[in-house]
Amino acid sequence: MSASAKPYIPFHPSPSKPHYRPPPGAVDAHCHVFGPAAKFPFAASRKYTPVDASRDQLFALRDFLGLSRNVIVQATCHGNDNAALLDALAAAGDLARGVASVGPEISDVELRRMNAAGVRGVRFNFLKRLVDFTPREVLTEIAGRVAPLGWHIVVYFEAADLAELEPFFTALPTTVVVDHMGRPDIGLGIDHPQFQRFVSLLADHPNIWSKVSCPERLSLAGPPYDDVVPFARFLVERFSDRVLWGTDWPHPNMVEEAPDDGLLVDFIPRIAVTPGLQRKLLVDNPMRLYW
Ligand code: 0GY
Repeated sequence: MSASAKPYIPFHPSPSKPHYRPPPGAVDAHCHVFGPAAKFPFAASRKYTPVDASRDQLFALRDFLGLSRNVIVQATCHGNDNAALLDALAAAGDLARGVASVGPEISDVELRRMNAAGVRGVRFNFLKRLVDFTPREVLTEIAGRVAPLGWHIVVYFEAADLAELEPFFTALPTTVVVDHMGRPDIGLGIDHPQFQRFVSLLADHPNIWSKVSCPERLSLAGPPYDDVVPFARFLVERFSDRVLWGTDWPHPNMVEEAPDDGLLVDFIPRIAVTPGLQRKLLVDNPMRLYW
């Protein structure tokens, strides 16, 4: 584990009640559980050590924000040990699905067991500050193993790396879900070739989806994240059947402050401006992919 100069910022202790009321059945399609470390120790290979963020705290937040379901994404601080994720899925019953991290050593029996537990995808992370490098052949092999289960692959990368990664992504045999709009540089604007490259990726490949999540991570202006609205709204309107939204709770590695989760829910009607778009973003799309 690499030492971090700054202390880790815990999630917001008392988020505001959102003004926006999500439609019945709304899904938070990107969130995590961390530990508790006493029961589910963090991985030795981790690049950061978070504060515990338990499944019960996640479910309480879900209810408080007016959401109905969660897609829990394995975070890098737990490496390929999906025990905390599987524990949360078991406790949630039909109200949660999971995205796991696996290595090539995973057995088919274990994959099928995870499928029965509610896992519907694996995540490939390309951020050097979060993970050590994995050869593309290994990832390709994993993709080939999970495809028959009907799983998809979630990819996390930064916009500057898209050109290099694109041939790999477009060769994947599954639905591919991109985290956080491919992390565009918000300062460049939506017309810049950087974001337009991402738009073209989705336009040219109907199997590629995007999460319109993490304004708090991408914004240069800070809350209420006005500068991120045009990016997310563009994707929601252009690719309305292939977008997902999530809180990203408990917000690993925030550098300034933890976001107010209520404010993140109030971001939704600014990027999905009609009830029809909101329903696709929050209910129809995640239900189709995960349930
Ligand atoms: C996110 C973002 C981050 C971390 C992780 O798995 C992770 O550790 O995803 C990040 O640091 O940008 O999606 O939660």
